[in-house]
Amino acid sequence: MRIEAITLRELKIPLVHFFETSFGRTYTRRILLTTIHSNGLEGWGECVAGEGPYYSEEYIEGAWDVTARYLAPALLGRAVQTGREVPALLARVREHRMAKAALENAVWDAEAQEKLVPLWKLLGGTNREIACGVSIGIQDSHEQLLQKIETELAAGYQRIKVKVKAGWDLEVLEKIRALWPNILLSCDANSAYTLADSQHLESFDRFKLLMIEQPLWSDDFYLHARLQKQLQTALCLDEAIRSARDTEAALELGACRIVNIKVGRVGGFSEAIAVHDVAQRFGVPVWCGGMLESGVGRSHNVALSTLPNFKLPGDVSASKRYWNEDIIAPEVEVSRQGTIQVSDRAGRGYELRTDFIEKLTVRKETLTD
Ligand code: OSB
Ligand code: MG
Repeated sequence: MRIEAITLRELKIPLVHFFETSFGRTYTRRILLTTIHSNGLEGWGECVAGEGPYYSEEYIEGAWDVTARYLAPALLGRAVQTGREVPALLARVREHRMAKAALENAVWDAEAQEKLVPLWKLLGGTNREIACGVSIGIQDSHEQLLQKIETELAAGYQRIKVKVKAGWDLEVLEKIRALWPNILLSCDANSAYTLADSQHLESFDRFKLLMIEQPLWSDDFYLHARLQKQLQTALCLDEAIRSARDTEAALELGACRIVNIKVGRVGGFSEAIAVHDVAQRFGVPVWCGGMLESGVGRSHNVALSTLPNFKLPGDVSASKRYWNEDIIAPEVEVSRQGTIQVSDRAGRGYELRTDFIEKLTVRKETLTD
């Protein structure tokens, strides 16, 4: 397909409920969508960068700028057969992985439509049903958190993950375990601790967590490896894993026993598959992380989660947990068993609600070669 034009657009969508992590609270998402136009086909991608550079160095304004100035011009006018060719075309630009992923994934999205195959099959997926968990942010009170957990368990979700930080950890986990001693439970610190907290983190062992996600510095493997030796609980890396090379280094060092894959964080589907394959070679299970995506990114996460080494429930949950109305139809729905069934339709398996997308658009720019 020849890439004739690329559209960037920003949507502004309020979350149903605010989402708070150790680095801050979000009420409204600014969603950057990229569209690749080729011979009447439209491939869509979502840039998962946050509103500010807090989860990683990327943020929506920066992603828009680097895409418009450097990444889109590297693709415009090019003919590509598959999404796999995109990373090489963008490689001259260093980092900016979420911005790159939005373009690469849009090409895969178009490729699946062109080849009349489901995107999940194109990516190498094998499972028709994926297991879902939820990520629950820091709340205003413990009672509010426990209430949310109860709601999600009643809906059928297979794993509960709670955000933690100093002052919102031991007491919270204690209360959860008192009510639900046997559920699959994990916590995510988004780098809220340091090695000075080792003993504090050791005391988490008594909660029998499935994992502790990214407790230490966002760029670290070495000290996570030291910490992992001191803990019974498995560590999982999120922020620190940016590539397949990182995955190999982290797993050789013993920095974690579980890997969170976010397609945006690693720079696109090609690298996400490579990360998956490295972890599989090490016998380490992976799961699909989330970044409060709209339907475009969510549908892509569903497709990725069908690969065989996605052995643990992901943070891929129903559209209605995030949005009053999603921009895709049907919305992503989760069964009473806490699963999502993938569609056999060609492409991403969810239609875009284009009128609704236009209505939510606050900024739009189309680039041509
Ligand atoms: O660390 O996994 C994270 C959301 C924004 C930034 C980072 C993270 C998250 C989540 C939410 O945990 C996952 C989701 O429900 O999309
Ligand atoms: Mg995380």
